[in-house]
Amino acid sequence: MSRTSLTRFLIEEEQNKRINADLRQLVAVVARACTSIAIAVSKGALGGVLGDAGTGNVQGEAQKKLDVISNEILLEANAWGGHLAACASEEMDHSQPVPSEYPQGDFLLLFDPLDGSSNIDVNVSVGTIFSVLRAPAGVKQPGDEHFLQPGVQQVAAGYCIYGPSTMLVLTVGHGTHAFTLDRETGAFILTQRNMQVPADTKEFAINMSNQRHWEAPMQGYVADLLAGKEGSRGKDFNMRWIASMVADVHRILTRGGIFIYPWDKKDPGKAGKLRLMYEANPMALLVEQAGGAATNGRERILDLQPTQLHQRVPVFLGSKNEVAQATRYHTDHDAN
Ligand code: P6P
Repeated sequence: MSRTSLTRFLIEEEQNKRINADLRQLVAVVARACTSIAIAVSKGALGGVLGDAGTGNVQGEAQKKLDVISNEILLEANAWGGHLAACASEEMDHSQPVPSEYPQGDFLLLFDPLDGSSNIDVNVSVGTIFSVLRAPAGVKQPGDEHFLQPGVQQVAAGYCIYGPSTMLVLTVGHGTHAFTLDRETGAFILTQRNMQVPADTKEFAINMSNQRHWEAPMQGYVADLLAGKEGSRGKDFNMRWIASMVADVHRILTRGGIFIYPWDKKDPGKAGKLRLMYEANPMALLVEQAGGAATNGRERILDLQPTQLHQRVPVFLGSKNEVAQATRYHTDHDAN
């Protein structure tokens, strides 16, 4: 059976007029950068890349050496190709236009270069998350404000998960597809076309240690999950929490489930832990393109109008009927 590489898949998408040549090149460049990151990550202790970089990011988080390395790999790979106007990253305070000595393209790229990096030192799967928006026409050197577009305006989104195998999961707006890295040839090979998230699930993913800090509808929803067969849900549930969003979302895209990182009152001024622009939005698009759903507990994530580049948002995503159920607990609570 002939294998479809990412290259061939992207050319076919261009031939079917679903993407143009620049977007095809952008996705190919990001995929190649992820291959370089996969090599760096897989070296582990042998590569001198574990541990803290000794610096902090705009989120106030200590940066791992691999956070900084991954960020540099993505910036360098995308600087000179002429397909991009600017980049924004979890690891950079502000967006960065492509260097003026290179041609400026029509797209904006946002990424979390290495999500879940606190797991690196304990050898748990981590990943790169990316989102692509259109650059505003006629704007030289776009700034942060030009990135503030709702998630529905993404033209592509994906992640690369560095696990037992390295996989790229991608949507260009026509389904969600999975590619597995063939380390011998360096090519990503299509291994699952049109991933589908089961509409119902018996598996939830949440950090239960925050339970006492959740708002009332969240407390009620999870209490009913834990009550199992004897409770109002009438079925038992299982729990998984890898604390690496890419790994938790990949499991959900593969076999269903609901992933929740809700608002909590530990830091009431923070809307949630996860970032809208380069975590929630790309994952929401991938999940919706696979027949799932994604809300902030009240509204569809992809409809949210961003106000800040690094803004945070509560995230409920996965099996559409379970996301609807969890969202209903919140909207019914608000209505009473
Ligand atoms: P907690 C990783 O730091 C991350 O941003 C996501 O990948 C993950 O889902 C979440 O935070 C884990 O958060 O509070 O359980 O450590």
